[in-house]
Amino acid sequence: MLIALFPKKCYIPFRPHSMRILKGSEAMKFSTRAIHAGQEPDPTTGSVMTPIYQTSTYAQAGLGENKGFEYSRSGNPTRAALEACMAALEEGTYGLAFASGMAAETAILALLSAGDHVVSCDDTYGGTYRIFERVMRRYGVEASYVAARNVADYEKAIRPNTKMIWLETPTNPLLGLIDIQKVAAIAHAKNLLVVVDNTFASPYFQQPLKLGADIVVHSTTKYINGHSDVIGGALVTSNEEVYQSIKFYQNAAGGVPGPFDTWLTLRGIKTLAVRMRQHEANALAVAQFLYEHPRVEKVYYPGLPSHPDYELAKCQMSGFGGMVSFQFKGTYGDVAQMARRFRVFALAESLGGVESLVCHPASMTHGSIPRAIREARGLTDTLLRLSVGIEDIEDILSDLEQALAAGR
Ligand code: P1T
Repeated sequence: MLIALFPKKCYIPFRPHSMRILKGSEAMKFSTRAIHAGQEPDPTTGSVMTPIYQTSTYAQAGLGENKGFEYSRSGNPTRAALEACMAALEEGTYGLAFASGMAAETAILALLSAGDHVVSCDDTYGGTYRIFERVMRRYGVEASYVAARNVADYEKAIRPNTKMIWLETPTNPLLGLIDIQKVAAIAHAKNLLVVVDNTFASPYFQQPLKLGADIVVHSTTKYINGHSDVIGGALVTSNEEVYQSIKFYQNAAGGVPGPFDTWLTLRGIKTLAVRMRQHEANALAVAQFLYEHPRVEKVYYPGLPSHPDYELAKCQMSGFGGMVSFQFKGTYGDVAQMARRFRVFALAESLGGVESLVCHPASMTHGSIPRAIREARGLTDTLLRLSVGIEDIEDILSDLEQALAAGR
């Protein structure tokens, strides 16, 4: 009933193409899949790299005679390669790519109808909160929020009209973890869909479908692409009904990425494994440095034994990721001064690129959350979020050292 809006007949199938490509890669290891899944030498030229099929439409031999593609909103070969690659990395059956992470989220939320309810964790990207509160609410879909880590609270928040549980783990920006397996068990006992935003971990460190999630969503703008030159989104599911509904919506609403952006993303994915390893090594060194620093009140990094979810991180994830947040011991004025002092880190929104970024969530990524709600969640004016890049760690640490002297 959840997906009655999207009749199967209207779905334009591309599965034969992407499934064929996916098949051979199933047994391969992660790094190999990142480079090859969904990508074969071009059948006409032998081009090793998937071409940028920069076309809006496809010539048809006769009525009803096409080669699997009719119009690029419905499907495009470069995009099909990215979708198959994403599915292979998340170990799901179906991938779908979108013009942004928010477009992918919107496509998932379009599974819902007026009168439905979503339970969401309370620490999510500000734009996720914004789409729940300022878009979905107007369409009659209500969200309620529970403290990210408290598994029992998800069960308590379920109402008769709840259809979906929305998780982001690790959370943005406080790096809290949610036990996906436990929440999925609660959700499935009540026939609810579980969505996991896996942007922070990337499939290299966490594969939510294997832990019971029904849909995994990414802002591919971040680690997946990894070079801060694309806005994109993707989702993966193994649930055929869900796939068909969202595929229908993708074509109907049209929030698709262009061929060049999908190609750049495919190119970025090839180095995902090596990038993630270096992001993690640098982030761990940064977290340890901040932990010891006299001007740091608190460090949020799941790879520190002092993190409340350290044990969960060790079993749910295969690495701790490249994001570190911290509370600065000083005034807002000191933080404002610090923001101008960074030399290696750029003061910028976004994350997951090869270069280090520093963000002030209260005024940047989470500025759309009303101040009272934001502060109650711990997003104070002295909280800073670091996307630790893969530059030389000595340069990263000395930049932090000089920036932390702000206000002295
Ligand atoms: O920016 P876009 O590609 O639309 O992705 C949205 C999004 C979804 N999920 C998570 C966890 C995110 O972090 C984001 C985007 N986040 C930022 C821009 C940021 O700096 O946190």
